[in-house]
Amino acid sequence: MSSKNLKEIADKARKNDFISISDLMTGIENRVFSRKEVSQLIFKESHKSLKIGITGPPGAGKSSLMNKLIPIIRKENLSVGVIAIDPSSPITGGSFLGDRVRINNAVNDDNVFVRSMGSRAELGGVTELAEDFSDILAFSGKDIIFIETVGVGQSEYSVSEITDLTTLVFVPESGDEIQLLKAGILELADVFVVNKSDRKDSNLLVKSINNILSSTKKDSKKIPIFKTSCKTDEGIEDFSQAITSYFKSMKDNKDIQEKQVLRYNRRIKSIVEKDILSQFWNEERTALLDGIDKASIKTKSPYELVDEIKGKNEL
Ligand SMILES: Nc1nc2c(ncn2[C@@H]2O[C@H](COP(=O)(O)OP(=O)(O)OP(=O)(O)O)[C@@H](O)[C@H]2O)c(=O)[nH]1
Ligand SMILES: [Mg+2]
Repeated sequence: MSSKNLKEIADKARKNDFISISDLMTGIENRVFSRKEVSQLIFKESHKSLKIGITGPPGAGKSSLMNKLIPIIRKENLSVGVIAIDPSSPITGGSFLGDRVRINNAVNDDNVFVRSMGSRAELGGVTELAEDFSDILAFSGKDIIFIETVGVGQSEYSVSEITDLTTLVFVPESGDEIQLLKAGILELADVFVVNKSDRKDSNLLVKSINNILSSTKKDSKKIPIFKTSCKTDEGIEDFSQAITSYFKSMKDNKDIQEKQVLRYNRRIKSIVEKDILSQFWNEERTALLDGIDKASIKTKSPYELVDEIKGKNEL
């Protein structure tokens, strides 16, 4: 697609045209459009949304929660975007997407846009793509944007890097799992949710999260813990209200502003790194790397080879 085409698509996406929003995303995903081109068209107009990471163990009810939140948020006349990162890999097969994204409360609503994306690329690549998608949703005028990822481990870090708020969702049975989590992961959370609280022991889990939080060094800032159930609707209204009030007070929220500056910095670094790397790995250097054989891995230290490779067209 030509760049004139891209501009037309972006103009329509700005007006919340469903197909054009999808086209922008797919265009970036399939490298039909360059990130740079798209960013130049949309970036300045993609700052009004609140981006929320919803992360937690598989099956904790992350999608079900969003499905419950959407109609309540919509009643406040706010629009919603959802990016669900699908953890299924070609190796394990994974579950079918339609099964996983239980977001059917949004059918036929122009002000809700749900998009799934695979996580087959390396972790960094997925996060970057999710960030681009979330910018596109922001550009299309979505007020609140959820990014769902399955954690436990690395993905909490990456989703917290691209969002304004990180929500960690657990279930009553997560007690042991939480004890094993590194403190750093829990410290990423701005909000905790104990979902499936229709099951027993949810109070116990709330207590242990509280204990862990008070024993970590995190400042005295109060981290909210919501007890929710998608079955009985307990706590859903409170959780939703917290989200909308974060949205409404975003401009005065220093934590969110700081995160946005950090995010911008990180993006700059990542773009520079990519640029420099792609300049470095020219054809000649790549050929040298590809030419490594069984003999050279034993006779040449990696540093020696790096010097040799660098010698080709010194940067
Ligand atoms: N009892 C009970 N079941 C729930 C609740 N919330 C979700 N479920 C069920 O838990 C299962 C998983 O829900 P999902 O919303 O798909 O969970 P998820 O965290 O998005 O799952 P993945 O995206 O696959 O990691 C479904 O069968 C839901 O119906 C709840 O509050 N109580
Ligand atoms: Mg899900």
